[in-house]
Amino acid sequence: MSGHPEPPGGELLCMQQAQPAQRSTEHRTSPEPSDASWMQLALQLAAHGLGRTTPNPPVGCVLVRNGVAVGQGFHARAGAPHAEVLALREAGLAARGATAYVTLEPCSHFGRTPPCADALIAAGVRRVVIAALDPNPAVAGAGLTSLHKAGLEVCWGVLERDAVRQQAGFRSLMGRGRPWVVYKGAMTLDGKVAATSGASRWVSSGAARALVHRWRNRIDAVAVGSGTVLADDPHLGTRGVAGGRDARPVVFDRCARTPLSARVMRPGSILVTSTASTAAFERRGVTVVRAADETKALEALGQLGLSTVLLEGGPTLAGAFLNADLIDEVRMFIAPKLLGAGLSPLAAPLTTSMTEARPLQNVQVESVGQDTLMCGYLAEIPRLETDAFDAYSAKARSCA
Ligand code: AOF
Ligand code: ZN
Repeated sequence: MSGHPEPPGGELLCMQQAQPAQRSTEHRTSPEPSDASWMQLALQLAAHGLGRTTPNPPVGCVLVRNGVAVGQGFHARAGAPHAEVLALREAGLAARGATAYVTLEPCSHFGRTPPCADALIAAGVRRVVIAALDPNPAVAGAGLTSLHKAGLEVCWGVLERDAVRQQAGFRSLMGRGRPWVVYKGAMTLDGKVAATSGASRWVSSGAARALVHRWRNRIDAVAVGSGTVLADDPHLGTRGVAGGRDARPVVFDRCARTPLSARVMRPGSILVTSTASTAAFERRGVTVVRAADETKALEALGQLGLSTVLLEGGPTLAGAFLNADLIDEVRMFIAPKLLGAGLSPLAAPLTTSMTEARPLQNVQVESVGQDTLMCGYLAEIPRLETDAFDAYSAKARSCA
């Protein structure tokens, strides 16, 4: 992607190892009772940017004066104004003396846009409440420091966990140079994703499938293997979501056996392969990524600026990802149906004993139509642990 301020990968790792700038950790004030609900609104605003801002994070900002929201904004795409700037524009003179609620530490650097910390100071904002610190080494604590030095009250760590989760893709790109991978599956109560015939339409209910379309609308890429393309010819687009847009389809296809006529092979799609003869795909506007394995492929997707991937592939691809420890988050629908025989979700000869099973963390269970959705994490969301960042994070938790 053009105009990367901090491209993921090698360059970034060098920046991470640089000594953090001298920053004080003293300037923190306590939260106020209404802080969490205003931050909730800022997070809702930020969510509008999900799937649209990469390689930048989704960020939301609310300016509040005398208990009234006088300005709101969210970052819509890389290169567009930051959330704080839009909220300040809407507030105008009402920003003077206001409190700013921001889901990410206001930036202090000149990237594609000037520093938000300076803009908040110039507008006369009195207090700044931050959910999460910015892992970008160009900011990481420096935005907060410049606000404090200018005499603003600063509080951070309010709804930090929600913000960090919302920013998982950005943090993954910054910290690991690869996208955050969400594995999505749908299985019967007896753990089958397809019948012995190979048919998988439909395991889950219409309500569950509608929810998946809402996820696709908020994620950068949707990945499947060539087996799924050959069996189902999926489109992988976003349907039935007002204002929705398609995530970028990615087909993992080592031997390039996907037919050009497949619905997923459209301009902007990505073909991950190790085959040399891909000219016909390229003529169609498909981006070809040559990668020896899934790990290298994800690095290449990170270089393309993709920060989040919804892995919707069949058992072979999902099993390969699990084996290579590339699944970060799991969202599994369980349908109240029995097949007796059929395909398991993950074709990975990973474990031989129950003690080797991979436990999910932060598990959540909910009903979706007649199905049950179980979600959880296999990986920690990366945070870039520079010294300064650690110190601020520790304080942030006590502030919430
Ligand atoms: C904020 N508010 O709304 C966002 C921030 O190239 P730029 O100028 O867009 O800067 C991108 C970096 O700014 C990004 O990597 C992240 O550190 C921060 N994003 N900061 O104060 C925002 N989107
Ligand atoms: Zn900014």
